[in-house]
Amino acid sequence: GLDQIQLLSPTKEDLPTCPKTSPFIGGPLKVSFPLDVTLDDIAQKNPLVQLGGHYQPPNCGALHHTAIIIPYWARRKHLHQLLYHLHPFLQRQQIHCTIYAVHQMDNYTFNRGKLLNVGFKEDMKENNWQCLYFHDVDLIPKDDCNIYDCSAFPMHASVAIDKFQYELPYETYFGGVMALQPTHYLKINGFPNNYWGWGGEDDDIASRIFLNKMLISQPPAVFGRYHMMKHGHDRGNKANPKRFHLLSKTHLRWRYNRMNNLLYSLLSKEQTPLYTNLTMHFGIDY
Ligand code: UD2
Ligand code: MN
Repeated sequence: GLDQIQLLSPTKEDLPTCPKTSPFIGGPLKVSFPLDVTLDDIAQKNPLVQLGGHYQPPNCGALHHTAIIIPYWARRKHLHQLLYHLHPFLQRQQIHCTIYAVHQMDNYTFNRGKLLNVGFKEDMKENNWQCLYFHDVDLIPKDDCNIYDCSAFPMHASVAIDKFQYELPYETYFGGVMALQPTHYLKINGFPNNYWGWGGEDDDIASRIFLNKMLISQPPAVFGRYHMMKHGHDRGNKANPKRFHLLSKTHLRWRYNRMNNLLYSLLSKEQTPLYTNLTMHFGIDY
């Protein structure tokens, strides 16, 4: 319950609140990939990041409290590159944050919706996060003005990905990086648990938002630029042939297929220097 939530960030009453616009943010970012960057290298470059991938600005009280939730399965290189870019990016924004990698430990097919649901549940036990960034492991923000806070409506942050020539592939497209306040998440009953394999769950989430009479907000396209690291389809994440059928039922099922009947067991929660790793085993809930 709420009384169990332990606040990781004691209100630093002695500190002034951070300015509305951080003095450290610049403009467009050159994204470059150092070869074989190790976690030790990244930790050394980010001495202010605390165990578990936790950060808060040392000299002012943060205005934003954001959990970054990364569904993750066997993409070590991508995770390292993302951490390499994301940690300094978040520090420049003076955000209080923790990076969580949510990891599936079984031989089932990949299930992004379920991983994100678990990420939400477990993260909210740790802190009273006000904003949740659900973040593909292979997307790197390309502009400092893409501020990782939330807005009045759920937000689609990755509106301009280089792989799609910096345009939305279709109008209601909601894949990649999305930001929700906890109240948004609860209103839509969380994310679907029943999309196994690649595809459809992002469209289902967008439908849930529209069915609940919310809109999807976007950063200006020049700020919402991302680089997608190259990859093929992963072995455990084959395109899900049932996705179109499932999508046709979202309006009937969103109330029932949700975070409350989410079956999983948390196998481990490990605080590594740059991120908190959540490993879980899934039950099958259809
Ligand atoms: C698109 C969406 C993504 C999701 C997916 C369909 C974009 C930018 N992204 O991604 O949000 O809706 O379609 O399911 O359009 N992952 C692993 N290991 C795996 C498989 C997946 O870590 O073996 C994670 C990882 O965070 C990855 C994400 O799941 O970025 C989405 O999978 P993808 O990148 O293979 O699929 P993609 O790029 O078509
Ligand atoms: Mn991808």
